[in-house]
Order: sequence, then structure tokens, then C-alpha cells
Amino acid sequence: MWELMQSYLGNDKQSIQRQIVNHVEYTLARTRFDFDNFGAYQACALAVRDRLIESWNDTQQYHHNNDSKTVYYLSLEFLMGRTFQNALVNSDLESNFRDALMDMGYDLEELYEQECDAALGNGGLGRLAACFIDSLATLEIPAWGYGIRYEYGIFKQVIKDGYQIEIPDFWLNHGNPWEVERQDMQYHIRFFGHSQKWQDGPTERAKWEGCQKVVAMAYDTPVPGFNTYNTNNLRLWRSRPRNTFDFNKFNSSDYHGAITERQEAEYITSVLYPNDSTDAGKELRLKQQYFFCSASLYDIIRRYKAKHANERFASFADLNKIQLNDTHPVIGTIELLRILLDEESLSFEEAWNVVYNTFSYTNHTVLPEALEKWSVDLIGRLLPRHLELIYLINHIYLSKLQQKYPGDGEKVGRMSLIEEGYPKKVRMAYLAIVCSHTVNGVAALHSQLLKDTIFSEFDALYPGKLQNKTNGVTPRRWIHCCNPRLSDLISETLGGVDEWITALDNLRNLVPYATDKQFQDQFIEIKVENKRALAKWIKSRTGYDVPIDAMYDIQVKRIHEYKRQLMNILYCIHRYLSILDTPAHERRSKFVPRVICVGGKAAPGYHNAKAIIKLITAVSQKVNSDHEVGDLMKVIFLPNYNVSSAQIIIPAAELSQHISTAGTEASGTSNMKFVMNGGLIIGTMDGANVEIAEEIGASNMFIFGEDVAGVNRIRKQLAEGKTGYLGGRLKRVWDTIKGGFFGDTSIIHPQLDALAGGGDHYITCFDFYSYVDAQEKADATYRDYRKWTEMAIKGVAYSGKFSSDRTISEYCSEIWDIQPVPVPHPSTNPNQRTRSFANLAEFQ
Ligand code: 26Q
Repeated sequence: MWELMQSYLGNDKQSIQRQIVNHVEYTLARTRFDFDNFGAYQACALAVRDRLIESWNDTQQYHHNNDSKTVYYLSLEFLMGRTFQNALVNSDLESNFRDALMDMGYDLEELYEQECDAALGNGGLGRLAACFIDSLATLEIPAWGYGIRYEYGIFKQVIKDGYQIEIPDFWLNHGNPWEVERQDMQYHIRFFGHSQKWQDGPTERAKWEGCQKVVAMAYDTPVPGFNTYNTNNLRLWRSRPRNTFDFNKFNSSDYHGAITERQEAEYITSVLYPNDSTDAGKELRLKQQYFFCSASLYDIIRRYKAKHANERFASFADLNKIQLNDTHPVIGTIELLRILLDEESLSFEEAWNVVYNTFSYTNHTVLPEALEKWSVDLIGRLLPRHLELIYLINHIYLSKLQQKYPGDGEKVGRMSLIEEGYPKKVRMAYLAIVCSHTVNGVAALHSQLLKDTIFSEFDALYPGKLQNKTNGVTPRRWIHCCNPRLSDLISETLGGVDEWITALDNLRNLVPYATDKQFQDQFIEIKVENKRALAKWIKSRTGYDVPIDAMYDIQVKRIHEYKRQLMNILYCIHRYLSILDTPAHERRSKFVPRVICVGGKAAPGYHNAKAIIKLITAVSQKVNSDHEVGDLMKVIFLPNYNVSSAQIIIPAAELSQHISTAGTEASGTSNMKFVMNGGLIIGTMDGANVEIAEEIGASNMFIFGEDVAGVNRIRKQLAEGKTGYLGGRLKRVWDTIKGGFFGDTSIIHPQLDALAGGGDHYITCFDFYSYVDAQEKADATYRDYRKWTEMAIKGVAYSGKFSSDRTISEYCSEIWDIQPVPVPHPSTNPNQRTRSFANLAEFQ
């Protein structure tokens, strides 16, 4: 057997082709007569996966043998998008597969289009998790992602009569070739019941009795790093019923009831909640959170104990670091405490120290209304022992607060883990802070705001605990894969090497080329090609023809009042009216032709966001069919914005909009992607825009609007009853909409009334005029397209900071204290691809 398992799959053309046809015939059971593009994609995916499994098995075995310190990224969302191209690129197999397929009459790029997105996330937070696991693998950090294998990802958005309709995303319909089902990797997860306390010497412990049990089953996906043998793991859990059957119910002929109970178990991991800010605490959501935390912790503990039995977890926190992606998995802190106390017999102090030194928490919002709170009643019913432990922690913590702030009961009440009221609630963010050794925000401004506002009292209580880790994005997917021509141009220009893909600061060497006419011409040609590709996409998805020789102006992100898509569309209306005001023969000289695109999903229950979509589509219909305006202006709603469409949209943008009210967008990450792909930003001094301006120079952006201090000043005026701030141009926009110029847009009227009547919380009306100025400046700059291109190239050149490799390196040194562990490559010699015995010894 040793000999049989000694060799690796070949990566020469013949070996790849042989394996593809073998998978077509033996795995998919297809014949040469129904070997279509989809079959070819599936077979290729399996062929790639087989290779990933080799490096993945070797990596995991090596880490096991070496007892490598490991990072665990716990996230309710992993917004992976497609895997095929990324897997080929990271394992340096893209050209081999392209050649192998070409010979057989298939086009690799066409096969890429066969794959459906793994859309197990809502937006920024979920995509960040995906970028992070790419960087962790690339940086050779032993790391696992843990999450939920939802059967339904984020809904598909369809536009009907201008309104958003949600369609379920059953993404596993045709199977998922990238995952490996681990039938043998199962844990029992408990819910409900009650806690029976007992005294164990000085320590109070509990038995969890009368509970319901659900099985968690693991599904693994290999995560290859770029240009390294290291291959990490993404482990997603699926809920299943236990293999028992309620015979009592069966005998009382309640067959249906017995089946229903089993289905309840399956429901837990059925669907991703489509909100990207907190909604009313739904029981099923809490079940999801606890379910995947519990399974992940049992899994981590099992592996730890395999090497460190009888050590009372003394080295656990040195060898295992767990990052909480927002508060969604924070119940995991209490679960670890419970396991250590009630199942592993540690003292409370021992258990607490393990928990505290293991966990860290990342916050993604300062909006107080978006902070998670769970009702005490719900937690007490679903997780009775956990509620007891939360109260116990709160008791110890509050007595420390009382000592520190004697007599200040109000402050102690404000900082308590429990919010008094009807109903009583647990403040999950506070719980996360108290149970973690570090807390971080996701951009410098955001982290500062955490210290100054919602967590200020915690910053005083735990000096140094609050940190900043500015977000980043992976240059593998967000330059190299999505913009191959730009990637090639960069590599050629930087001396024919692609080192910059893992050392993004190297892009600085492009600075001298920003004014180089020949380079500019190549850069422009690539942008035009990317615009062409987007125009084709728009035609196929919306039916609209859009010109190529126009400024591509794009805002894509979840639809939210704070992100102010409304301001964008109000400006579109203003611009449209201004064009109509201008005599036809002067229009071309006064206005730069623009294709204005807005895309994004609204949470299904978010009425105001859905109304904004309707307004955009209504304006789109009117403007696009107005022959007066023609190609001078097109307004497009890009339907069903997701990761794979982002890979077409972002490289085509010339201007991108990041126009949130200052102090509301924690970071933003698409802003980084647009800059890397040669798009200019029109934006506010919010989130990571601030640091982008620092890096690329504010003069290479169109910055406008109030800063955080200005926003606060205006909000104060509004609170004092200020009205009458609309101004003439906005008034006209209001009247135009309400007059029915864009058809029936009555759904937006109440929002407009509120905005005008003192309820402009996101100061859309106040920022509008400075936004108009910035838009005019963008037009003026675009007329000098050489200048525009110079700014765009400088953006690319100075965007190095925003690689998620930099972000992850900072997490490694300042939060996890972990170093890379290079996994030995079996052989780099293609003629001798065997697992040498020397290596085998290392892997044993
Ligand atoms: C919570 C409870 C119940 C149901 C849903 C949720 C929920 C789900 C997703 C709450 C929040 C989210 C997602 C938040 C998010 O994506 N935040 C974004 O995170 C990015 C990465 O840090 C930042 O760049 C963005 O600024 C931030 O908005």
C-alpha cells in the first residue's frame, strides 16, 4: 500500500486529459456523446480536486506531526464565489489545463462560466472571510475556516416590473465537486433541556439533561495557497437527524410527527439569513450560531487531545487561536467554557484563562442598532447552561466594575452584559469583548470610532485591548483572475515576474509608468476591453445596449440607506434634467457621456431599500428610452450582484462610488478592488476610503461631503428641529419624481417626505450639493483622459497596502502570535513526481 500511495498525479497534458475523461466516464457516468461543457467542467473540477487533495493530505499530516499552532476563523458566512479558476491559478495549473482542454476541443474560459457561485454570505463580512482564507493559505499559516454548509445561499435577485423578487438559491442542485463529505466526522449537538448543577469540591459543574440532539456532519473544501504547497481546510457543517427514531410516536401512529422531528434537524443549516444587519432575534438563527460553534469546538478539542491528553489544556491557548467574525459566533466562547468545566473537569479559573487567551473578536459595525442582542428568555430555553455561565461571568465582571467605579451604578449598568428591560437581553458585543484577549475594528477610522463611541468605556477598562486591522482583499482573485490582461501588463512591466501577486507593495514600481504614454495606451486598451465585456454582460442580463465610449460609473454593494444609493439616483435625475435643459447642440460639450450602473441586493424585509431599487429601475426605464438623451446617459440596474459578476463589473469601472455617510461604513472592501483595477473613487471620508486617500493621494480621488464631525453637527441641528434644507435643485428632483415623470414611484414618496421633513438621518440632502460638485470635477477630469489615466495608474501603483496578505500578516503578529510553517514540497521535478521515502518519514 505504501508503494501504491507513493506517487502523485501527473500534471503533463496527457495525464490531465486521461484523468478528465476518466472522471467523465467513471465518476459522472457520461459518454463521449453527452460530454458537454457542463460535464467537462465537472470532470475538470474533480481532476483539480484530486490534485488538491494530495497537497491537502500532506499539509494536514505534516501539521499533525509537527503539532503546528493553528488559527481557526469562525464565520457564519464564507462568500467564496467560484472556485475553479482560483484553484487552478493558485496551484499553477491554469495553462496546463487550458492546453489539455484545447486539444480536446474545449475552451477553459467557457468552462469557468459553467460553475455556480458558492454564495454562502451576504456581503463584505462574508467576502472578507473568503479573502482571508486565501491569504492564510498563501502565507503558509496553518489555518482552518469553520462555518455552515447552507443548502440555500443568498437569494437570487430578479427584477420584475422594477421591483426586486427573491428566488431561492439551491446551489447544490448539480452537486458540489469541490467538497469532500466526511460521513465519519460527526458530533452530537444539544439543544433545550435543563441544567442540573452539582458541586465538585470548590467547583460548581452541571449536567445538561433532557436535551434534544442533532448531528453535525463535516464537509471539507481544500484551500490552496498561491505559489506554495500549503493547502488549508475549510470545514462547513451540515445538520442531520440522529439515526434514532421515536418509536413512541411511531407506535401511537404519529408517523408524520416522527418524520417532522427529523426534518427539524435538517432545517438548522438550510438557509443563510439574508440580512446584513441585525434583525429581530430569530430562534433558528441562534440555533445556527450555536450549532456550528459547538461542532467546531468539539473538533478542535478532539485534535488537541489526540496529542495532549492529560495536560489539562495547559497548552491549548498557545496552540489554538480562534477569531470571531463579528459577534455571530460569540456563543462559542461560552461553549468552550462549558466543555472545559462540565466535560473536562477544569477549575473555573483554568477554564476561563483558556477561553480568554484563545478568542479574539472582530467588529464590523459601529451602528448601535446593528449590534446583536439575544433575549435572555430565548437563550435560557435553547441553551440553559450557557445562560447560567453568562450570568456567572457577568457576576464576576460586574463585581470588578463595582470595585473600579464605586458608587457609579449607572456606568456599571451601562456596561453590563445584560440589558435590563422587557425583554431582558444579552449584549453579544460586550460578551465578545469580555471573553476575548483582543478586539479589532476593520479600518483606522472605524477602530478609532469604536474607541470613541460604542466601546469607549471598554477601551478605558482594558487599555490596549482594542486594535485596528485595516481590511484587505486578495490580489489573486481581485486582480490576477478577474483582470488577466492587466495582470499580464503589470508582470511584463515589472520585469516579467509575477512576484507582485504575493508582494503587492511591488506595484509601487509602476509609478514612473503613470505618465508613460505607451504604458497608458496599453492600460487604456485593457480598460476598453473590460468595458466591452461588461457591456456584453449588461446586454444579456438586461437587454439594454450601452455605449463603450462613455464613462463607466459604478456603485455595487448591498442596498442600504447609509450607503446612500438614493443620493446616487437623485443625482442621476438632476443630471438628466440638466441635459434636457441644455440645447441639443450644446449637450455633448457640456456633459461627459456616462453609463451609470447600480447593483446590489436589498434584504427581503427592508422596505426602504427595496423602494430605492424601484426608483433606480424607474429612472433607468425612462432615461434609457429617451432619444433626446441617447448615448449621453444610460442608467442600468445590474441584477443579482454577486462575486462572479463582480469579477466582470469591477475591472470595467472607470469611476466607482463609495459615498456612505461619514462614520457609517466600517471599512468597505470593494473600494480597494476598484482602485487595484484602475478605477477612480468618488467618495466620502469614511471607512477605508480615508486610508486609500492616504496611500494614493487625495488628489487622485473625488472626495466630498461632511466628515464625522460635520455629520454629528448636522444631526444635532436635525434633532433640534431643523427643516427647510432641501435647496432648489433637490426640490426640483422631488417634484419631478412625485409628479409621476418616472411612472408610478409612489413607493419611494414617504421616504422622500421624511428626508425633506427633518428625518435626514444619513444627511443625504446636506451632502448632495458637494456631491454634485465632485461629480462635475469627475466630468472635467475625464475630458482630459490622459490625466484621468495617470490618476488611475497611480491608484493601482499605490494600492499595495490593501492586499489581504498585509492584513493577515498583522493579525498573525499582533493578535495570534503565529508564524508561517512551510510544508515541504514532495518534489518539484515533474519527471520524478513521487512521494520520496524521505518525505514519507516526515509525514508519518
Ligand atoms: C445578524 C443577525 C441576524 C441576521 C443577520 C445578521 C448579520 C449578517 C451579516 C449582520 C451583519 C452582517 C454583515 C455585515 C457586513 O458585511 N459588514 C461589513 O463588513 C465588511 C468587512 O469588514 C466591511 O468592509 C463593511 O464596511 C461592513 O459593512
